[in-house]
This record gives sequence, structure tokens and C-alpha cells, in this order.
Amino acid sequence: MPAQSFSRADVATTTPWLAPIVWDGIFDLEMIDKIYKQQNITVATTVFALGKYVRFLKDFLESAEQYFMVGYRVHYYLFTDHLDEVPVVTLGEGRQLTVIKTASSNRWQENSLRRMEMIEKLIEEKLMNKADYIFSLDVDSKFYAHWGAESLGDLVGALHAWFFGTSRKGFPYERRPESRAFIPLEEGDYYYGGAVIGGRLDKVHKLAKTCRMQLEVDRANQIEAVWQEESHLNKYFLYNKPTKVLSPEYLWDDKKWKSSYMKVVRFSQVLKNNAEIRPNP
Ligand code: UD2
Repeated sequence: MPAQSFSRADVATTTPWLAPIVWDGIFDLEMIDKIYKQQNITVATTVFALGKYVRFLKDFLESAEQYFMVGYRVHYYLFTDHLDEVPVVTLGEGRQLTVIKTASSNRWQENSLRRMEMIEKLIEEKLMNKADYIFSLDVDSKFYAHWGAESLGDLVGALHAWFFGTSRKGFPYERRPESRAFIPLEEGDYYYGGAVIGGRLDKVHKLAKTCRMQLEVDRANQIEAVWQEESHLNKYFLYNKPTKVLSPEYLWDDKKWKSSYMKVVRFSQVLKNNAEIRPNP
């Protein structure tokens, strides 16, 4: 028996398929660190900063160094078209950053959805035997508190702050049957945010490859899912359930009023002026 009980009465801490939903108070970090530290793992982390989104990098990286997987080997892979604007951020021991020159599109939707094919390629071409886990994170975000090994799992998704607690019918899934991201009204477990995807390399590779292929089918059929790759991600997770689900603590939004279940905000979307920052409306 553990000396202390780790449970929460106010929120569900497992999915119906018995994957943990990670909330503050339900895990013993010391014990988790003991497990993962001895495995000597490396966590690859992809960040895309195309066009004006390069301005978010400094806060993202500085706060990641303070809170994200501290004490573990982290290798950031930064995709950007603005090499000269990548900020100089002092990285901790065992942490490194590789910048990958990437062309930007004049459609923001394209910049967001193309991440799937780039993650797929990165895993195939650079990461095999170099990393154990990978996270893909939105750059227009900031870490505010600890995010560590409790988040690791084979396939990891995060609950979108704005749709947590909403009924299934209210989820903004793609509802047009013509799209490969289509989810009928009577299906769906949760609404996951596209801003956080994680897991073991092979699992995330399969996810990225499948979503990339589905995005291509949609493109050939001249349809773009309502929330681009996020819609395809939600379809993927419906049939390939995440083995670990991160609560909205790991995908909050600075604009959102904090409900009582939010004991801590770990990672949050920062305020941005879409009209000013995006290449197109
Ligand atoms: C939501 C998702 C986002 C993505 C998008 C669907 C959350 C909280 N956010 O956010 O992950 O699934 O819907 O399209 O789950 N980017 C650039 N340059 C651009 C445009 C985008 O670098 O011109 C990158 C950047 O890393 C950014 C990400 O793509 O963080 C997602 O774009 P967004 O934040 O503008 O998308 P948003 O806010 O609609």
C-alpha cells in the first residue's frame, strides 16, 4: 500500500478504456521519476514557428527550460523559416536544440496541418535510436508549472480546455461525411487539442502518417476539415485510443476563466491577435 493516497473526487481520473487522465494530486512524482530516470530516456520535442509565430519562441523555450521535463534529456526540433530570429536561450544540461529550415505557407491552416508530415519524416529520418518519446507542442504557448515524466505514455493526447466537460454533441468534430475526419454525432469520447501530441516514436509515427494520408485524401477531394489536422487527430484517437490522457492542466488557455478543478496550469495558450499574426484571415 502506498503511504499516501493519490486520488481526486472532483474529476474522472481514468477513461472508460482505463487510460489514466493526468491531474494534479493523482500521481507520486518521486516514484514516477525513479522509474523513468533509470531508463535514461530522451524526449524529442517538435516546435513549429513559421512566419510571425517566431515571436513566441523566446517565452516558449525559456519557460520549457524552467518547467518541461526538467532533469531529462530533451532534444527540441525547431521548424522555422526565420533562422535569424531564433532567440538564443540557454539550455540546461542534457538539452539541445536543432533548427530545421522550413518553408512557410501563406495559409496559416497549411502551416498547422503540415506538421503531421514533418513529424512523420522527422521520426523516420532522424529520430530512430535517438529518442524514446516525442511531443509535438504549439509554439504560441507557455509553461507555467511542472510538466514531467507523469505525462509519458505510449500514445498521449490532451483534453482541449474549451471542450472539457462539454457533451459529445458540442464537440467541434468534422461533421461532413465527405471528409476523412468525419465523426458522426453519436460517436466520440473527448475533444482533444491539436496543440499537444505525444508518445513513443512508433506510435506517434503511425498517428502522424495516418493523419497525413487522410489530409491528402481530403485535399484530393477538395475538402479541408473544420479544424485541419486537429479534426483528423480526433478521428484517429477515436479508433486508436490514447494510453494516457492529459487533463486541461496540460493544455489551458490564458483567455479562459479557471474552474475549480484546475489546481494548476502547466501549459497554456498565450493571447494572440489572429488577424495580425496569421498570414491570412
Ligand atoms: C488549434 C489547435 C492547434 C491546431 C489548430 C488547427 C489547440 C489549443 N490549438 O489552434 O494545435 O490543431 O487548431 O489548425 O489545441 N503555426 C505557425 N505559423 C502559422 C500558423 C501556425 O508556425 O502561420 C504553427 C504554430 O506552431 C502554432 C500551430 O501551428 O502553434 C497551430 O496554429 P494556431 O495556434 O494558430 O492554431 P489555433 O490557435 O487555431
